[in-house]
Amino acid sequence: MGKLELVLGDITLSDADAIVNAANTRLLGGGGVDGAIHRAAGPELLVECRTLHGCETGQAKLTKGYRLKAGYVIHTPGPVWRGGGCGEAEQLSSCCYRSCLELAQQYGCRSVDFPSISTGIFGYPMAQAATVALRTIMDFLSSHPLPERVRMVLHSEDALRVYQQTYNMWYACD
Ligand code: AR6
Repeated sequence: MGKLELVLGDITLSDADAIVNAANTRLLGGGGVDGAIHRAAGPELLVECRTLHGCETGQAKLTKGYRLKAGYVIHTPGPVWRGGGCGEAEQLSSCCYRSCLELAQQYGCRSVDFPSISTGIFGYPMAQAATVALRTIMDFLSSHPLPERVRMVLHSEDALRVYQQTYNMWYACD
């Protein structure tokens, strides 16, 4: 079974086969991690993104990584947090994380790095997002040969702590 790692870092520096971008439905760049990925990848990324004609929330589309070390960028618009009663968990889980992992597998990626989707500008509470993210990734790894390694690249000590606590709560005894 593939392994999951929780690390502190900047996903634009990742050397994974693919990194995930917490995008919006237009796929034309934005703030947060999306802006950082576009700046690091260079303008060619936006040129390719324009050919994709957007992406629905919870779906995923793949581009090349251009100036990034990562070979591919998998773009997924996460759900905007509206209090939790509007299907946000389902969209974040079966749609975002799962769609990205399926696409990564399809392209033969052995390693995939994720940011914590929806937990910045889109306002998803970190602990609830961590539960959904870790459960979806662990389920996928236990039933698919690829990817062999998934990393959650957390951008702050606080985020890392929340993900570690969530992991320990659900999986530490496995
Ligand atoms: N590496 C890893 N994680 C990061 C980085 C980085 N370089 N920069 C920020 N994060 P956000 P969202 C974390 O707001 O909530 C954009 O405008 C950040 O601390 O980037 O899904 C898009 O175009 C947070 O925990 O994405 C959309 O319009 C997490 O990444 C909208 O924001 C996600 O924060 C998407 O909002």
